[in-house]
Amino acid sequence: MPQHISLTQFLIDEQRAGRVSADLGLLLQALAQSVAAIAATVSKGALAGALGEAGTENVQGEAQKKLDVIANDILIQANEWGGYLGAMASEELEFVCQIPSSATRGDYLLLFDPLDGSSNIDVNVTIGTIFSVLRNPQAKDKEPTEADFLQPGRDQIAAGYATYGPSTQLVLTLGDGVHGFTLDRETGGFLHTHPFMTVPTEACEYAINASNVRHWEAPVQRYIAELQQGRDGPRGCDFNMRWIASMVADVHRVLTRGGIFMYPLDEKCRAKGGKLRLMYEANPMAMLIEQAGGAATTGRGRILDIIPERLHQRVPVILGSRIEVERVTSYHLDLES
Ligand code: AHM
Ligand code: MG
Repeated sequence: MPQHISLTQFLIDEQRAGRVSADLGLLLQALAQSVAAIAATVSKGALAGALGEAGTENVQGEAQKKLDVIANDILIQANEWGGYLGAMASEELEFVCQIPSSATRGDYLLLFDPLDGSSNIDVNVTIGTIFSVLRNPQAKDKEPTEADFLQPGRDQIAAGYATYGPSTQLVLTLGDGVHGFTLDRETGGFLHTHPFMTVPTEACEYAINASNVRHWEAPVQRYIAELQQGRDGPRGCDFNMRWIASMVADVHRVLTRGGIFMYPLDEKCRAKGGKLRLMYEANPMAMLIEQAGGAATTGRGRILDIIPERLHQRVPVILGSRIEVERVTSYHLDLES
């Protein structure tokens, strides 16, 4: 069996190299523990009574699954007392989640989508957790407000996700490359199995919910139509399609073997600005993909440059292999020039 260093050793090495503060190290360790706890519940499924509807709705008006609520509670309970956070924000909560008065506040803000791919929970398909870390601009004696969270994605201190699939993987960036860790279920530790992950620059694979084809804008219809013409079309390659409908799983595949992931603007989601959430999904994934050598855009501009207006803002997302993302972007620019 190959030898891998632990997440703990990785973080201590990063701390010694001056890339991680002690408090950020604590935050990432607590996130890893939360991921291990969520993974344990996910893997028990019906045995833990974790499947099915919670009977409640979140701020987006979406029906919550029991696991959405369980994962949200695990993340809050693991992170609210450590003294390293000013506050938290979750896709599942309407307002900023404050640190209890019995604990002290710290230098970072944590944002998360506790359980991404909720529609896949009950069918036993890979789901995940996505997180983003920002600096807390507020003095420690003050409660951070929503405005303190509205920082562009390029200012993220760290970002990552976990996939609960055949194995549980934790993939993170601290702004110096992308690193993947695999959970050893027997010891409960994460091992550094995937150092410096990179997105191949080109790949003949795409991910999009093709049932929305009639709602897409012209540049997306043109791009996908060209891919579907295969070897005899303008791209000269038989493109393959995959759509898991869990962003974590689709992006993890793109990060591993290249390709493009798209949830573009369409007529169904235009009024909301897009389908995916900027602060909990688009920004952390865009940072990871850029750190791995890929690109991430709305079709009209770099995701990491968006100045957020709202905590629960939605945006179009197009990310993956640089050459493909640049081509889709150029089609959008053609339309608008
Ligand atoms: P969720 O966070 O409520 O699970 O919603 C986000 C998910 C993404 O993981 C995925 O890419 C997308 O929604 C799937 O959408 P669709 O149902 O249109 O395939
Ligand atoms: Mg999600």
